[in-house]
Amino acid sequence: MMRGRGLVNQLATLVVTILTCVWMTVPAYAEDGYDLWLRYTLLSGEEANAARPFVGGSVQLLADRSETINRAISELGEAGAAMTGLKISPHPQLVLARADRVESGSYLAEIRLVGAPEGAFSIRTARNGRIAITANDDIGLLYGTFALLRHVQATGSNEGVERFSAPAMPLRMLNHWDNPDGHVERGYAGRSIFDWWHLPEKLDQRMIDYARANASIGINGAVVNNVNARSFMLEPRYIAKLKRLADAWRPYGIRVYLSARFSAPRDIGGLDTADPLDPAVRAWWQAKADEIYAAIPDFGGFLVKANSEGQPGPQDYGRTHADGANMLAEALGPRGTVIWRAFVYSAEDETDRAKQAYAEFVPLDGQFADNVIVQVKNGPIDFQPREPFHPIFGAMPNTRLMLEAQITKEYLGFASHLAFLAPMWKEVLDAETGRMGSVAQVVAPAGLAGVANTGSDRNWTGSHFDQANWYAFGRLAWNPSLDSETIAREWAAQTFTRHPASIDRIANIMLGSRETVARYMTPMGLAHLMDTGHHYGPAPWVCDLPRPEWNPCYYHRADEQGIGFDRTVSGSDALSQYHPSVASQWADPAQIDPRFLLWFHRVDWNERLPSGRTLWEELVGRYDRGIAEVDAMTASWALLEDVIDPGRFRDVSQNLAIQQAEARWWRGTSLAYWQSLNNLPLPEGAQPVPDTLGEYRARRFPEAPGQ
Ligand code: GCV
Repeated sequence: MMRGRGLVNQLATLVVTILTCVWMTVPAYAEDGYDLWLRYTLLSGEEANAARPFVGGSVQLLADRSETINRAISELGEAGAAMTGLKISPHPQLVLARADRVESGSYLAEIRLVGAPEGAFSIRTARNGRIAITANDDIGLLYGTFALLRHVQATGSNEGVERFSAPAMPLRMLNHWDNPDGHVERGYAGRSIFDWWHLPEKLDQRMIDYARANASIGINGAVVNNVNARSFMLEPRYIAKLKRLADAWRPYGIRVYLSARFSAPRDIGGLDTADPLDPAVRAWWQAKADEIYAAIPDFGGFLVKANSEGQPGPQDYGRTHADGANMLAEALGPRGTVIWRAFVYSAEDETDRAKQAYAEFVPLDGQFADNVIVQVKNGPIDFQPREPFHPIFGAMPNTRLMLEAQITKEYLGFASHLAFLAPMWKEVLDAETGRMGSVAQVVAPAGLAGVANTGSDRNWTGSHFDQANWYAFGRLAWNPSLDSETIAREWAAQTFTRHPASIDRIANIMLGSRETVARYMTPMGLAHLMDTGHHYGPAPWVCDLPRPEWNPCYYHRADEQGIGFDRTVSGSDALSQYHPSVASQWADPAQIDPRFLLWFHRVDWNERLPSGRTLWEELVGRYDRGIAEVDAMTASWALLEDVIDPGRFRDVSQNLAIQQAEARWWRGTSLAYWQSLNNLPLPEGAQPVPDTLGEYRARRFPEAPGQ
């Protein structure tokens, strides 16, 4: 007996010892990125006062309870507790008020809410420290809640939180290129977050966390499947799955949309045509829309990729894009929206690919139904590290146009390269079309769509810094006039640290990073030099793919003499698709911003540029600068070791090491290839190219993700 008890005691001691060792070596809470920018870390000392008003979610409510209001209250409660370490506040110091419940003359009355768009909100503070959020609708109260929490998280204070804020555009949506089997096209963050297999019975917690994260930055729609769509996702079993998502997301103001395959009436409907003018086809879509709305009354609508890269469409029946879009628009009626993509180009069309979408769509201006939006990529080719804005933005005044940006970094180094994309999106949003104001103004009646970068990786986006691109997309869709620096700083403060010098450092790393990637991949307006299919790494020598415009050679046109695509009047004349005031900025190779030079002009290698250097010298200089900048980013990040939690510090450091190596690979490959054509030596002082062209060409990556 004694011996038995001794054994028990020994075992108990062993367990305690093991647990103690484990406790001492594993931090209580290891940051892994899952919490995104919603970490709500403990505020110190004085700062904690900022969060006191909403500790415990003790809120004075001038609104009826709803699921959305409940989310706002629990968010406030959890954030307050986490930021102060307190659980209960006896005196509610926060007011959530619907504008229609506010008496005129009250300090809560907010004139700017009259006629304001859905989701607008106002935050006021009273002298007694009380904070009030007022909105016309519940979702506005939730957005206001997140704006307040963002401010407190980012600044450690509620000073300066007062604001009126309204979304600049009605649709702020993510487009997922997720396939029903869990693979994500151009996805670099693991598998799809959508567990279609187990839906509708099982709803993963991620689906709630996803909706919450989106709501926190004002995103209000999600297209849940790839534009290269499968028709079976319109079948009843998938409508049931979609309904479960829609129900879960509704409190967060997220409407669900589906990518629809145009041939669905044939594929799953038993018809022998998908001709949009065929009455049976029209009836099929009408019945399908009714079936969806019976399950999901606030279904957002359809996104369609038609007659593009092998997808079916109305042109298969001799009809136009407008015929196809309007047929679907009629089926949805005022209940929803058809988002029709303008990303079209054809293997048979000999004209410059950059001109083709404009040529197909601009003649249809004014022919689309009111509930159709035409979705246009930021540039006329395909999400390259740099493109001029798409000329369609200045050319369809009678059509609602939506901007499609790519958050996932198909052409910017996947998830391993650090590239903060807000400056890229600002470039297009701020671009003056010359006819209809800036691109941001053109798309204001419709919205902004971003190809999502989410996946099953613990940190959601494949890398910690790619979270910033999801965040920036939402913030810019809400307010395109925000500047990149503001977004970078508030994201860094919420995601990493509020330590001022560290925010400076992180923001600095972020702000130049996209330009850096453009420098070492596609400097001076070069484009589409990526390897075939997976688009991972450089392959400028590819010239023999059956579709000409799939070849890097098609884009760079380099030979012994020079390099670049002549899109002036002496070449493809793509310039003429822009308003003269815009085209004139790009027409003269001596005047053009050198970052666009080779997009619009073919230039001899030895031509002297306004910088005084030859094109070749300038190009090599830009590759080298790109490398130096990645090295500087890496060195700068290394100085944050004491400020950032070890897990995320190490993750980012490892990615930067990959980026350093791959930037050198881009430079080396590109220079070796250009030299094989121009036979020029590297300019004096430039580092030699480490490998031979043959060695670069021999690299193969059939397993690269995202294809
Ligand atoms: C979804 C590019 C990408 C494709 C993508 C296509 C599109 O071509 O490489 O993966 O397909 O754009 O936007 O439709």
